[in-house]
Amino acid sequence: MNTLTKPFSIHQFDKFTSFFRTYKFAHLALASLSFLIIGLCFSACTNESGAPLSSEARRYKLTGKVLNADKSRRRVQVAHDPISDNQGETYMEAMTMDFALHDEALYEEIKSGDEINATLVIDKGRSYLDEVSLSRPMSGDSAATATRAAALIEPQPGTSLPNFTLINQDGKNIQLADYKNRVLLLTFIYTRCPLPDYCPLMSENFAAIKKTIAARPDLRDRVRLLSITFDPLYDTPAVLREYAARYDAQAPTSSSPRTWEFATGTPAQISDVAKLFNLSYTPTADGTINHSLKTALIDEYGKLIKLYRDNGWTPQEVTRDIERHFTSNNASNTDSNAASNKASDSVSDVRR
Ligand SMILES: [Cu+2]
Repeated sequence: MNTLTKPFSIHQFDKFTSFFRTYKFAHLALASLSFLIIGLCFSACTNESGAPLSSEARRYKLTGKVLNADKSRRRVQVAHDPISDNQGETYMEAMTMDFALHDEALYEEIKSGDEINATLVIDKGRSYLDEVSLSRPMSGDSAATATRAAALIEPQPGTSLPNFTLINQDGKNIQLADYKNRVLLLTFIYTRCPLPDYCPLMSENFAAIKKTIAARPDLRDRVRLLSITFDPLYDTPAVLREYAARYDAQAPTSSSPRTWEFATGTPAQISDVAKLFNLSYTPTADGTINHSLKTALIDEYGKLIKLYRDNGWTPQEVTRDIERHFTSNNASNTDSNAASNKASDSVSDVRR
């Protein structure tokens, strides 16, 4: 049973709408792409309305633009791209068609102009769109305002971060200061996150970066990763250990130190750290958490190098930024780094 995926029922739609309000802020960074994601994973997998699908039911990926949404007729008009079957053969040319939505509550949300991404289900003469996600283009002005607003409350590169204390996957206290003399890449997750392109993607990215670092003698001992849960009551050290194993962040051996740690803490500790990076997270009644995404690259002295918002960043981008940091550091202050490394070598390795 895969705990990372969870179908959403129509009954959860109310929660979803508040989820979008939160996500509007979470995705302000995407404003630069002039799109605001307003919907994710509308799925009616557990919606019992309608007969069950037959064995002949077919599913196709559909993308396009909503031209009209008619709530009273229960139809949306979509100018869709060509639709291909699983073998990549064209099933339907690009055209404008009316579709029913499996999730009836969506008729309230969908608007003409929305970009739509859905699964077209066709079964014995009936068809509908399921697993709908929508993105809504923003006007240039509101996109710029949104970007400015998000930038104002986030720490800027060069900001010295205060020390903070958390509890790692082994139940030990850890502090930001423990990472002194190493570059730290830090992100926030919760282990029960059901959205594949949110926390699970952060962890997949971290796993990829960890792998890159492990294979690079020039980076191996100079970079550490830390995933902090914002669901501390559920994500205990034991849960984090199990989660770490899922992403191949194994316990250290004598030949490979633990380069990727996981941290939890008291709710107050977590909220303090989240505030530093302007991470928002709001638990909902069903146990999921509406949250933004923040990933921070922090230098050897606890200063922010770069803050990555949302989920648009890639492991390659981060690796390049790390390399660039070391290159410019080596060029500009080789002497002071060497002196400082020497001075604190004795303390920095105590914990590992
Ligand atoms: Cu998540």
